[in-house]
Amino acid sequence: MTKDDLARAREWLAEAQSVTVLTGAGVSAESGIATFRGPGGVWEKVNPMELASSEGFRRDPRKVWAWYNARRRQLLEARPNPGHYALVELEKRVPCFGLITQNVDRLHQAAGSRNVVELHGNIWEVRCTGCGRLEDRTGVELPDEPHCDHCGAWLRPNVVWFGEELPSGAWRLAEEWTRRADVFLVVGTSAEVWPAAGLIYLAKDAGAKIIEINPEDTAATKVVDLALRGPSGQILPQIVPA
Ligand code: BJW
Ligand code: ZN
Repeated sequence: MTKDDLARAREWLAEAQSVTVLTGAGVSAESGIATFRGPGGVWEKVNPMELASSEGFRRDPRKVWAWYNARRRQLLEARPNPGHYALVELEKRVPCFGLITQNVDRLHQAAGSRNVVELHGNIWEVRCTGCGRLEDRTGVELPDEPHCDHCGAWLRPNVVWFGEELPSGAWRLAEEWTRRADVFLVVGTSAEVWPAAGLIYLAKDAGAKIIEINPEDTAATKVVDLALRGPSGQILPQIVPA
């Protein structure tokens, strides 16, 4: 990556009428939140199908809740990093802006991003597996075995696990924002999880310029127009137009 690459990214963003951003776990890495894949990633130590699937939850809900409660506690201490804040600034400078995130941590909203769509739900809401009630339990310490006050069934985190459909409203909005983008930023995602990764190819087909920000190559690198290699907390603040 050269100084020219950063200047080019800044210029594309300054000229764009519509910018859409897709973020993944890497954008929160500098806030101390582990990514899923790669060295030090969560899936190195635990099997994704045990912790992030409805089959795994049915088999051992206590184990799944122990993991989510630990992550909720860790997030209480976590703060947005310069990458999150740079995206807040970008939103203020671009006429039409949308931020699509796969993250469940709500750190984009904590930083001040407004036009955010959550593809994989969020970790703060809980949903009843019996009566379907949705409740916001932001910042609340949950019991080890959370159950519904109304029907007594197990509660689950309101996130999207493997094999589950994405929330239809969120997905529709994500597709719309992707199709309208002049510039599509792909930040801190391995681009291995579908259908989220498919948005990158949709943006490409719709004619957007695609910029990837990631320390590593990803499954989508071959289709991007510009790859900026480095941590998003360092790169993003350098490409937001003045
Ligand atoms: C940095 C950095 C720094 C480090 N700065 N960067 C089509 C093809 C193949 C498979 C499928 C397909 N369609 C569906 C599937 C199956 C499946 C899937 O994609 N599997 C693949 C893994 C093979 N998809 C699904 O099941 C989805 N549902 C679905 O398709 O429904 C329709 C359907 C239903 C029934 C039958 C068939 C179809 C649902 C996917 C749900 C994903 N859920 C999780 C857990 C969420 C809850 C939680 O957090 O607890 O979502 S899994 C996990 O992966 C999480 C993430 O949002 C998601 C994406 O990961 P992400 O964000 O990309 O993170 P990493 O760790 O992969 O990458 C981090 C990156 O950061 C790396 O590149 C680093 O280099 C970088 N990085 N430091 C910037 N400082
Ligand atoms: Zn209930």
